[in-house]
Amino acid sequence: MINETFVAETPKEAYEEAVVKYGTNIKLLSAKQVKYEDGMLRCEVSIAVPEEVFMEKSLGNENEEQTEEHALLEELSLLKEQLALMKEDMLSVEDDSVISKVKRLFMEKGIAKKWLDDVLVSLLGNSILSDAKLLVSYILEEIDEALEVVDDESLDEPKIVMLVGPTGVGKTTTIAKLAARYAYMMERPYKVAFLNLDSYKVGAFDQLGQYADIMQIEHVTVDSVESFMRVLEALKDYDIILVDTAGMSPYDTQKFIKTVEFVQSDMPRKVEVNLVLSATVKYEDMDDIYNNFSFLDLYSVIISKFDETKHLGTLLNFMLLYKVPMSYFSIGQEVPDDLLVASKGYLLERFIGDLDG
Ligand SMILES: Nc1nc2c(ncn2[C@@H]2O[C@H](COP(=O)(O)OP(=O)(O)OP(=O)(O)O)[C@@H](O)[C@H]2O)c(=O)[nH]1
Ligand SMILES: [Mg+2]
Repeated sequence: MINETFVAETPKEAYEEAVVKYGTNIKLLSAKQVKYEDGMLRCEVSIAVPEEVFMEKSLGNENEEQTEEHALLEELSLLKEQLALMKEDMLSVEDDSVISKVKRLFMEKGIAKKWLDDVLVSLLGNSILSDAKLLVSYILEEIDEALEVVDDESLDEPKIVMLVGPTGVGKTTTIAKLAARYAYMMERPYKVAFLNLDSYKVGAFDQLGQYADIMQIEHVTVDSVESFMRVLEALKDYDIILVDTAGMSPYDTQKFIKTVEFVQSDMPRKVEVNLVLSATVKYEDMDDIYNNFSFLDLYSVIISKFDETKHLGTLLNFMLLYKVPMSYFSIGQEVPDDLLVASKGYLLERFIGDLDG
């Protein structure tokens, strides 16, 4: 037999509880009135239960507890599902709510649904969600915060700046603009040299050489990693060495492999690799460009051809997703004038112009 004590206001109630729990096959051992710490009088009824009954009922209870827990978990997961559905509803572009309208506006301009959803979900329950103007400015602020720029143009240490990118995006033109900027347009003139890796275009017009002649800038062409290293050593007194490369389609693995050799980490001097990306880049091409060029451990993105498009959402989306800092914007063909130091303000202003238009 196993003993157990039940407590209630009257002995009858305590005994009844015991019966409810174990049935009538129990034996009354004792009943007494006890004054508890809270000053109340309560009755303690002790009973003895046959072991098999005790086991059966206790296990039964445990099962009951388990079932209860199970039911609770099920209810919880149902609630979670409902919540997810509510979120989905809230973020759905089908209806006419403020959220949907604002979301549609940004999506139409090229911002990814996933990025927008993440921002919107963080606002669940916030009154901003019911005011279109506030919501638009909130999203713009989030974009502003997510964007990164390189704002350090100082040349305290000599730099090797390589430009890579798809064919015809404006690498060589941008190099010429950068050369003029550093050689003649900063608070002090820097010693600038050109290094041309653009040796794949055999017999091609030497565009960089022409700029070098006009600006009277040192200009060397190299065709192997060994000569690259030799030339870098010879040019070690220069403040900035601008390295031009051949345009590469993101699918041209051969050229990538060749270029990677020049920027490997065991090189004696670190090469800053900057991806030149056209503002007119197509959404479908973004991933391919990034995935391939990021092999080169990108330092920054230089955005070219700002003047050729009014729609900057796709580009902005690229910057939001890949989080590479921007360093310069090329806004036209004119050397050296059409170059700006990257600024979030400029990019956002242009984007807002497009949102309004
Ligand atoms: N509208 C506009 N044209 C530009 C800009 N930057 C470069 N270009 C023009 O784009 C064309 C190609 O420029 P390049 O500098 O030769 O481009 P690249 O990337 O060196 O080309 P490859 O070496 O052949 O890969 C030239 O006609 C440039 O004048 C820009 O910001 N805006
Ligand atoms: Mg070029």
